[in-house]
Amino acid sequence: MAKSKKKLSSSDIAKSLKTLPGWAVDSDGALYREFHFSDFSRAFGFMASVATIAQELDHHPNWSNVYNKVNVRLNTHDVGGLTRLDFELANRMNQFAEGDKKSGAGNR
Ligand code: H2B
Repeated sequence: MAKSKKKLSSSDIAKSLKTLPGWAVDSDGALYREFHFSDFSRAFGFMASVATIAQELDHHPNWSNVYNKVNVRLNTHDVGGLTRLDFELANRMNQFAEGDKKSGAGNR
């Protein structure tokens, strides 16, 4: 199995979370965050950008969108837990959301 698909220990997860603003681990052990944008266009633009990265990484988010909000849940179903790939995708999502904020969208 590729190294990036190694299931992370709870101490690895706690360490990685410290450098990942806005994200938490839910009771099922998945990484989650709710992104807020100024409107639907911004939210959907974010999802389109992330979709390209998800394809490149071959790692795909569970997510839903209602108007200006995008709820994201990440885990690695192949190993039944969290791996480096989940943290990589989460970091990339933060970068996109941050970039969008600079161009006018709000994000909390
Ligand atoms: N995405 C996520 N989030 N978890 C996975 O375990 C996963 C994936 N596995 N995308 C990939 C696709 C796998 O099913 C394919 C065959 O590479």
